[in-house]
Amino acid sequence: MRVLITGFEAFDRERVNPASEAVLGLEDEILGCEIIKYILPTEFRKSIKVLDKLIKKYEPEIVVNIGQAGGSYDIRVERIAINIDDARIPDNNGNQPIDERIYEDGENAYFSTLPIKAIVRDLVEENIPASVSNSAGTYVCNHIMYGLLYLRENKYKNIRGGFIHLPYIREQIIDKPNTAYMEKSTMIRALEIIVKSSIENEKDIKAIGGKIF
Ligand code: PCA
Repeated sequence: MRVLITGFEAFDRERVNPASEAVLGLEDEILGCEIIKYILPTEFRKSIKVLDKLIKKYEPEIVVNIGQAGGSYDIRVERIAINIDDARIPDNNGNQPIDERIYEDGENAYFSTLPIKAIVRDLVEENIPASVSNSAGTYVCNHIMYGLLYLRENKYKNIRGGFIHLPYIREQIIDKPNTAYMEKSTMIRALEIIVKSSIENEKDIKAIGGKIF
């Protein structure tokens, strides 16, 4: 079995992206599965094109895209991706789509096909703060999650996949007083748990995880 896990390039004047730092720190094999790691461009459209090529090349059973949610306090296991780009700032190539559909022929939204509740349970059991998130925003992270699930629906039916947002790592908050962060080593451990949980739980568990924001 093969698992594809991706991070993103640094963006918004940051020097690093915690997603990439954590992804590159992962082992090459987890529970006997090969782990393919890749850093995607933080760009609308191109990120999906690159992801499509990676899926074609490696034929993974599981795809997990990881990104930074600056200022968040815990690991956010995303439930849903919506068919809209609405960029607060330009991406790394200067694109700034506003209120544009990602795919004209796509659904309004797609749900993650990862076991999101099982992942949250397994993280919290190891004392890593985590919760289900009901919005991945409208920037490149929502875009890649939507792209992944659109490709799954239309091209790669057997894939299970979804998206996870990580907080800042410590070196990013030196000049941001009172901002939440998580140690890089904790994030690497978290990704290992996320991958294991995704391999082990083909179906999600039923557990309380709703919230308003
Ligand atoms: N986070 C951004 C895009 C890249 C990343 O790591 C987002 O949340 O959309």
